[in-house]
Amino acid sequence: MSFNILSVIGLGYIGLPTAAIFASRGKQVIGVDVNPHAVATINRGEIHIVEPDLDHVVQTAVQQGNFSARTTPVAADAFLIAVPTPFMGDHQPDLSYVKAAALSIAPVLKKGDLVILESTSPVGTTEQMADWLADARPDLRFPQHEAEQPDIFIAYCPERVLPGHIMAELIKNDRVIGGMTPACSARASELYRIFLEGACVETNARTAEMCKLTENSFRDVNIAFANELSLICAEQQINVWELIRLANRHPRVNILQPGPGVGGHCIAVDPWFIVAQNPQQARLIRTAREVNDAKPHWVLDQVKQTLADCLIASGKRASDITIACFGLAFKPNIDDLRESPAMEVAQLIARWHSGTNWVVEPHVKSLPQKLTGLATLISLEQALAEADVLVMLVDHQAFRDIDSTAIAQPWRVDTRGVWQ
Ligand code: SAJ
Repeated sequence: MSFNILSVIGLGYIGLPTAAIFASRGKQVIGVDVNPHAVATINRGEIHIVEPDLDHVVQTAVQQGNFSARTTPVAADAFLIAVPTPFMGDHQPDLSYVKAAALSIAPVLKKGDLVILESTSPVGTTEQMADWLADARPDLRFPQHEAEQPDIFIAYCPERVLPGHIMAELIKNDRVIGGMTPACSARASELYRIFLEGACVETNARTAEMCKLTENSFRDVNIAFANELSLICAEQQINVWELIRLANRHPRVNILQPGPGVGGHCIAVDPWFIVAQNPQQARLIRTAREVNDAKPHWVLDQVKQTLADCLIASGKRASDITIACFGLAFKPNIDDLRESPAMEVAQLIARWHSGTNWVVEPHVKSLPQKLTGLATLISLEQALAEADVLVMLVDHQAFRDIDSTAIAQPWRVDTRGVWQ
């Protein structure tokens, strides 16, 4: 059976690009989001999120009549659920958006439909979702009861695209396809082959769920190693950037880069799903999270120490000192400030420092609300010319391009190794 109409539930960073790519391949795509602003924006052919190359794909799909958005689901042949899975205060996963999405599509499901969960999820979520759907639709046969020929096919297929490169990676990356049964995997692979150039690698739903969590935990643990090295090197008066460069010359060593902490919506969240389900076993994964989460506070301590040295050397009072933070984004060369450790450091400094607080962020036009009244957005040139203490937080290319030998200020904290 072919897929004529597709529905994507959740039109955020994953759902919107996925919907647009299916539509660009000539499929009829109905996007569903609970946010009426997002729906209205998309239906005008515009986008409400920031991602390179997404705008024109959405615009073309909407103009050609292949893609429209609405706030409630209607019938389709395949449903892809890409809603948020945050964690609650105690790091326990919050599956309420998945449940709400599942219950919203249940009334419109029909025999032969495929339901795919793409949201990063704890192990067992797909089975749980299948139970929610089965409870809501006792008239249909689900894979947990009828493995070979269910009425509804269900699979877990995690996204693994890198923000900033989503449009390319969505098409090129291999895809892990975790069907609840082999028949479900086969059906889901058929769907992704509509646009996928990478391979569809089939497994079961639990392994696919764990695979996504494993990928991001692997990266978190490796960044934590680099961050821990930066603390040790500061104690030992060793340049951590030089150390890593040297160690990485070993053919089997590949250390990542330290920074002000780990941000974004995935790597700082997903490992907690493993920890929450396996508190006894997941010791290293938990510790990595703690190391990375503690880094912004360590950076603040470095700034305090640098300011103290500056005051002694200059004879000025703290209230006369200007501190300039370079960068707010959660990683280089993007304008995404959400869950950014650089933002956290800038806030910690601005709340603590009694003098003037400046921020340089070439990727934004105004400061986010969290910093309004605490700091001022200024130009790179003014910061370099007039600030007393410089704090490098994000290695944007614009900052890397500065000739560090021309920087006059001796009072610097460089969390990214830009001013070496
Ligand atoms: N970071 C460092 N040092 C490094 C590398 C990264 O401090 O050497 C920091 C970044 O500055 C940033 C954070 O880690 O604050 C995360 O950035 P990232 O580029 O490592 O990852 P994300 O969050 O943009 O995307 C990740 C990717 N996962 C992996 O690489 C395993 C992406 O493929 C996933 O699809 C995405 O999470 C997701 O949605 O889960």
